[in-house]
Amino acid sequence: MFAVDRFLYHMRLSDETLVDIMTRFQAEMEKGLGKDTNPTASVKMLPTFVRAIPDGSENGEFLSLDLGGSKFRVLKVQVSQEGKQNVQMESQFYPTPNEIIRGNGTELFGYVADCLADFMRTREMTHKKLPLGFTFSFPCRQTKLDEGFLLSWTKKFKARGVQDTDVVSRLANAMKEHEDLDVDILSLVNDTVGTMMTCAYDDPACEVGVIIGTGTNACYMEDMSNIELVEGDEGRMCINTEWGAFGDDGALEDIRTEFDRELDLGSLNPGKQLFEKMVSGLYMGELVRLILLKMAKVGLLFGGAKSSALHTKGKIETQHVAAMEKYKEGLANTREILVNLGLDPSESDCIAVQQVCTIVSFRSANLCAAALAAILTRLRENKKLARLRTTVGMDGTLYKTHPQYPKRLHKVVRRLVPNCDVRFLLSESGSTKGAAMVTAVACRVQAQRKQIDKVLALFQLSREQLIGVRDKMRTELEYGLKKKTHALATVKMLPTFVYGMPDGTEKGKFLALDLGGTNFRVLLVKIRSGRKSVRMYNKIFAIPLEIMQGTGEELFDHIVQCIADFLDYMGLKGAQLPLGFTFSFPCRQTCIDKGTLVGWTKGFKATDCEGEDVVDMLREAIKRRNEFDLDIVAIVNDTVGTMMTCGYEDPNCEIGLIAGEWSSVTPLARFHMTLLRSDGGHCSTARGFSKGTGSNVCYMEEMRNIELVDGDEGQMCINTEWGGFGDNGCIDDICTQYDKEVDEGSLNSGKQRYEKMTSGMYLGEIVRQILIDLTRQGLLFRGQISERLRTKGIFETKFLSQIESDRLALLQVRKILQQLGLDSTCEDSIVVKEVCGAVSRRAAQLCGAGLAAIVEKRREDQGLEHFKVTVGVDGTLYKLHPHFSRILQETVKELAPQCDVTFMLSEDGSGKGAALITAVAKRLQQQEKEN
Ligand code: 0WK
Ligand code: 0WK
Ligand code: BGC
Ligand code: BGC
Repeated sequence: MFAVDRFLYHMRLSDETLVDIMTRFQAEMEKGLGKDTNPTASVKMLPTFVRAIPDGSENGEFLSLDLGGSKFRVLKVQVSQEGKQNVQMESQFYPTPNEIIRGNGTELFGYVADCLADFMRTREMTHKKLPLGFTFSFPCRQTKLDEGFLLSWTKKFKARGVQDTDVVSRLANAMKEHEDLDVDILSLVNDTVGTMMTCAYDDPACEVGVIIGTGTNACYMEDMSNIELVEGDEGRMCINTEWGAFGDDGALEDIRTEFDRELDLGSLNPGKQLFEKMVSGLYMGELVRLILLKMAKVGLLFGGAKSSALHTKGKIETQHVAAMEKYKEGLANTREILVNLGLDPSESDCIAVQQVCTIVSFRSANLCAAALAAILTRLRENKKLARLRTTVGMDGTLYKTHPQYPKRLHKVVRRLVPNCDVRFLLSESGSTKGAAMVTAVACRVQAQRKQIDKVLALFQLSREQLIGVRDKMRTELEYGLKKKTHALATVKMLPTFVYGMPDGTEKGKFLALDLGGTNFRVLLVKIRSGRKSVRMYNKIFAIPLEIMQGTGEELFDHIVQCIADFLDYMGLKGAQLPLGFTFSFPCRQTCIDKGTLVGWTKGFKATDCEGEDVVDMLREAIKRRNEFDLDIVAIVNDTVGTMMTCGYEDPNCEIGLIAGEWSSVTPLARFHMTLLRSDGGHCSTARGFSKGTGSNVCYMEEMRNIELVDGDEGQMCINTEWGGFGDNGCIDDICTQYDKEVDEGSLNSGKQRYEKMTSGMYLGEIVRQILIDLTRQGLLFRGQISERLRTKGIFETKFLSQIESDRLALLQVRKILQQLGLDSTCEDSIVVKEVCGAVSRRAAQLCGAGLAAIVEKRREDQGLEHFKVTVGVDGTLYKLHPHFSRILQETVKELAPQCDVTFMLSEDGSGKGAALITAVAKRLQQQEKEN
């Protein structure tokens, strides 16, 4: 006995050594998971794109191929929801002759396809289109669930021309040879992963899969945040460790013996899979043979006698080793096996041979235990647990048929990781049931993806559709300008009586009001002649909902109250200042200081205002207060104010664009005020509460085209009020059910269609409607429509900007959804981000198409080949959304290629523009008086 122990001393691994190997393997895992270290890592830690274990909702009929283990099988798997664990399987084994598995790759996959065809024909299944899960038990670098490039063959396989090719498309191509086969390969699965999934179907705690068979390997569920090779930090993904290659970089040289080296040299892949060659069934019998041969040679066995069989490679198989280690009949088996090898063993020879087998198989179990203990430790640490409770799915002939192996492995694992309660679960039905589960999940995800894509596709506008929008907008612009068609026009093209840009001679102090955007502001603007000198002081006031939707009198009294507070604060009570009123709603003007409200938009609905002159209403309110008097010189739309503000800096600016975004503030802040000076000085900060934020554009039009106003000379700024575009149904072809739901839920249903697709006030609502629909379809939030999700306005547009920001990891998206009371999975977060992107992208593209119509009109009106123009822009959506402005600009470039459009952000808001317009109006008034 001792002779064997001494002879194989190096094969006995102490716990200390095992702990050391465990630590080495932990380091190898880190290396494999690291983006920079993976290329040189021997343990490749391959992402499998399996992100979830079965949740019991899997169902359907699947085909499954199981290639790479000791047997090649084709299976049909029926998974049904009704009964838990209700999986019917029908399978057939097919041989894997050496000339096939060591021939050329095309023949190998041709052979596999033939077997599949045979399986389906003998079961008359060729008429069925079935999804297939391909269990391929070799190291593959996967890029997605149904694509994987073979890194290298292992075990008995060595078909030529397959390495570094995608084995899924190889198989798919081979199957094309069989016209009657209509199979969809949905997943490529390693057998360890299949084993884990098979066991997880019965025990959801299963998160590790181990194969100890012809080859050996393990997989486990790793945190996405640790998998640097795959994008995303959310949830977990199964990692195929490919631990068979542990030591290929020399990490185990100190425990490898001469027999291991001799075996490796004689193998199909010398220098590779060194851990596997010390552990797995393909090699164990051979290791024993090499040891027995050496012991015979040194006279430690069989009296030094050797037989040709003992010299013959592969003569001792692992099933022999297992047989020799059987408790009872082990010794008899040993004798029989040695005799069959042409030896004449003594009793002690048989015992010694048994001992050799034990030492070799024990080392195998010990090594597996050390590597598995490393994985279990990692799981416990990932979960930050003091004690891990988990299940390990097991399969493989060596583990299943060797009499002592499981017991030894379990014992050593529990000794190495006492703080892990490990249940070892033998996979009864092989890895293919698991592969079918992976495929079922893939089917479910694919089906869900299709449904989600169907919804998102509604928001993807083709170039043709955008050109259609541009051309329809162009038609509506013409309608609005022409006397004959103006009345019916949905794009009102309202004259603003602003004829030109300030010429720098403007000077004086002006008051300005800015109503209709996110914030209501009262401003004092000091203009000193000579271009750059404008100083501004402004206060932001809140317009409470009940005022916005109260009576006109209350609204204007509130505005006058704010003016009074501002004048008080500025110590300007007595000053009779000219005032410019930015009123961001459609007003029909007959001159610069008269404007009749055509209709409220956005969140405003104050009564007795529509059809009224809002300048008069403001004057009456000032009179009612009887505290101060103001000279209201101009009423200005925010687009016009924005154009003017930018035109003051860039004379090329002749278009003003507003793309606002609504974001509520906490009610507490209602009565705060802010004093900002345009030289950047601050007085105090606060934010108001108003529900503005629409979408609109104005531009300088040739007087000859403006049939509503007399005169053909020069230009006048037209406030297009493009928000109403489509109110006549001309863009119903791109209007989705969600747009209709938002419109029906709005204050002005049937009105402002274009605005409801493009402005910040509504984008959040469109997203919310889509999320409700997807949840109703069971595609989101586990099909649970929470009360929060049913709450109108809960999904503010600012959340779109946040969720779509590239810098935001999915984790933060989940936080935002959590704040909204939406408990989401990481898959949910991904879908929500996509929905936000689709809605805001369409909004930006639609704005771009509308703007392209305007710049193209201006170019053609001036008969120019190329038209250079600046667009002054304001609005929170344009300013803060991570992608809106870029997509809008790209769309304009695409749809108006002969126009060179510069977008200029209005830093100072339209109040400055309103003051400039007031200054110009004042100057013109002065001149008229002097003439
Ligand atoms: C049965 C599984 C198969 C796996 C095999 C490994 O269904 O996917 O490859 O176990 O064990 P072996 O057959 O190599 O002993
Ligand atoms: C700031 C302008 C204001 C305009 C607003 C629109 O000063 O006149 O209404 O932008 O942007 P919003 O605040 O709606 O995002
Ligand atoms: C392969 C693994 C497989 C294992 C068990 C190894 O040779 O590289 O992919 O999981 O054998 O079959
Ligand atoms: C109004 C426009 C305004 C735009 C941006 C729209 O709802 O009708 O007058 O320019 O919002 O604030």
